[in-house]
Amino acid sequence: RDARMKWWREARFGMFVHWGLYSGLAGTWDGKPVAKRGGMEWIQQRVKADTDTYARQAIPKFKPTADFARQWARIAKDAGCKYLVFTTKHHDGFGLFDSQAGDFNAGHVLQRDLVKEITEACRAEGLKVGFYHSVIDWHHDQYSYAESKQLPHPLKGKPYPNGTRDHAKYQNYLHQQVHELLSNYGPVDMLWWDYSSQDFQGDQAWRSSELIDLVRTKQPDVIMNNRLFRIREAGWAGMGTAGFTPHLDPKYGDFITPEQHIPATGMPGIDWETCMTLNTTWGYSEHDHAWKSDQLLIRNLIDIASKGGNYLLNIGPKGDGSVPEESIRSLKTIGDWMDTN
Ligand code: FUL
Repeated sequence: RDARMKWWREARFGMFVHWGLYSGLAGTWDGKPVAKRGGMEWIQQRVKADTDTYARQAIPKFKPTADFARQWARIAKDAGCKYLVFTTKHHDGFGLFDSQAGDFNAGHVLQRDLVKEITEACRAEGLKVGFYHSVIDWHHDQYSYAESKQLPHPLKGKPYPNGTRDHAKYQNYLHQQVHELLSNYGPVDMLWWDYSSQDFQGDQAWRSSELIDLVRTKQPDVIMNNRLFRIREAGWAGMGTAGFTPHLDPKYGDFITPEQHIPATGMPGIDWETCMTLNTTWGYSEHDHAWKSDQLLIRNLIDIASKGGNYLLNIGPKGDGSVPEESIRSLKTIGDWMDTN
């Protein structure tokens, strides 16, 4: 484990990218702003749209330029990031890759494999590559956590396609797609799973231990966060932390992921990575202007590094893959500061 964690422990700073169908919607639904703050990668959930309605509005607005990936990789490199983690599939279920398991993905919809484009662009800049992959899926019609209290699902209350949902079919789909991600893009450096809430017991919900075995068998050097398992199983996943003493059982992952905050006293003996937005949303929103100051970002970077963690700072590119000007400017300032320090 120490061997495979080495590059990550030295890296200190990475770039997170949330990008998918929601990016083109930009926090707007039916011509109206959905919210000024908060995760607009959740827009489908916020407006309670089923997949067909969502896809009909979002697909025409998701138009990646030819060289968006090279721009991301260059921005990350210039900012001083050593790795880039991006959404191969977010909760809306739309894959940026080309999959044989289904047709709700860029391969089928755009005739492009965006995971390949992004991975190659990162490699060209010498960046390590992490695949964010959502185990939650609002698209798959056999996904049975649709009725969960904690995570209302756009399919909630809708008639089940085949009389009754068969969650095993969703699990097979999930496993097949992970198999593809581990087979078609060369060596992967990291898998960033997302996520198991208290309602989703990992092995039961996703066959999580089997997924971990699949990764370890196919690519033993891949490092993983522990979000395939809920807090009770895996230790601390980064969400819902009040009164909880952080711990990490290595059986369930290599590092933990405090979200949008920096642990006050660090976490001795545990590898951790704080992920954070530049404004308040992960996926692009044209309504969110609450950008963090450059001073705060640099202070966070120092604070995290001095406590032994990593900083995974997020950009939310627009539907064409371009990065908001405010983000480019902040990252450039961080890069300049890194060069002189
Ligand atoms: C969360 C997700 O639900 C958010 O949309 C985002 O991806 C964040 C990093 O993880 O739990």
